[in-house]
Amino acid sequence: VSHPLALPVGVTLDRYIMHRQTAFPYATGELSQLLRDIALAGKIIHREVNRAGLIDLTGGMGIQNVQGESQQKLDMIANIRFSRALKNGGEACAIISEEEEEIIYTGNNHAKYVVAMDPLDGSSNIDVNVSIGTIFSIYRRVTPIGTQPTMADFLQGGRRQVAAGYILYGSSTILVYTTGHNANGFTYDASLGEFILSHPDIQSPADGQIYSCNDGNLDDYELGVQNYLTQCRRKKYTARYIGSLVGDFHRNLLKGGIYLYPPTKKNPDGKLRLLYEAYPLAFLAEMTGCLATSGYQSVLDIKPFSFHQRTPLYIGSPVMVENLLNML
Ligand code: AHM
Ligand code: MG
Repeated sequence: VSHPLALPVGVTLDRYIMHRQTAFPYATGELSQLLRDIALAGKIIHREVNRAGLIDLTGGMGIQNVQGESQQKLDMIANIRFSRALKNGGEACAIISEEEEEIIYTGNNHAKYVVAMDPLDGSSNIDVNVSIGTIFSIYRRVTPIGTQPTMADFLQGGRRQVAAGYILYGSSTILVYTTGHNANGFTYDASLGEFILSHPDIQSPADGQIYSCNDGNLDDYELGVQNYLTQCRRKKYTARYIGSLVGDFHRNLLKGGIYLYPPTKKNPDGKLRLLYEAYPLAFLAEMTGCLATSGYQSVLDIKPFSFHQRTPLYIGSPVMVENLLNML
């Protein structure tokens, strides 16, 4: 056990969080509780995702979410479940969600934290039994405790995140998160109802051979990106693209690779959302030795101005990202 905060694989998330908290004597335990609430929401969504095919939860509801994309039933359910878990938990005073235009006030104005989340990302994969994920990002509020939270609490910038992570509902369900010291992965054991430490202190390979992008958009990509992808093909790299950011990121994190979502004609600012997609994954990336850039600057340095703002995203193994940047 090398890292001073490390615990052996096999411990539960609860024990791990408790252990971390005692390592920081001034911690009051509220962030720990918030992380437990998020894990609980993850378990609930795991259950919904896994029985989705049985009880006809999936399928479009025929309405659109605030970005004009068709909203799947399971997205909405995840949104409701997640918001409810955070409201009941009491540690978050406000939430923003991909599925809602405005701030969700939890009524807990004495809580210290705000949460930005994409409750179920990879919506095109929900109906077809392919991996999907939850992404979350946590800030300490900047408005006074006891008052109504505001936009300012969310628009602090990526470097002010106090914790971030994702839950991937894949061949197994795994929660990966960081509080800014290192990043750890906890695989869900449904028979025990517990997340178990399975990937302690994740460090990504410096270089990789997997590239992940929507090849159908190739003609829209700027020349530098096209040249980079040509180089990937010449080197016989492997193309892997699920279309679920969490799944593509997680695979590349463990195996070494790069994920690209450049600007396109349809999405000239990129498709992915800064606050609850790019920032949290960029925070994890920096903790695990990866890089995340918009092509112009580090994702964590992008200035936030609105809740649902988008950004181009290039994220993954540092050698690959540097290589791409040299060609842009
Ligand atoms: P969503 O939030 O509507 O699910 O969109 C985000 C998803 C990412 O998970 C994924 O990487 C990307 O959109 C795929 O987009 P595309 O289908 O354009 O390749
Ligand atoms: Mg999303």
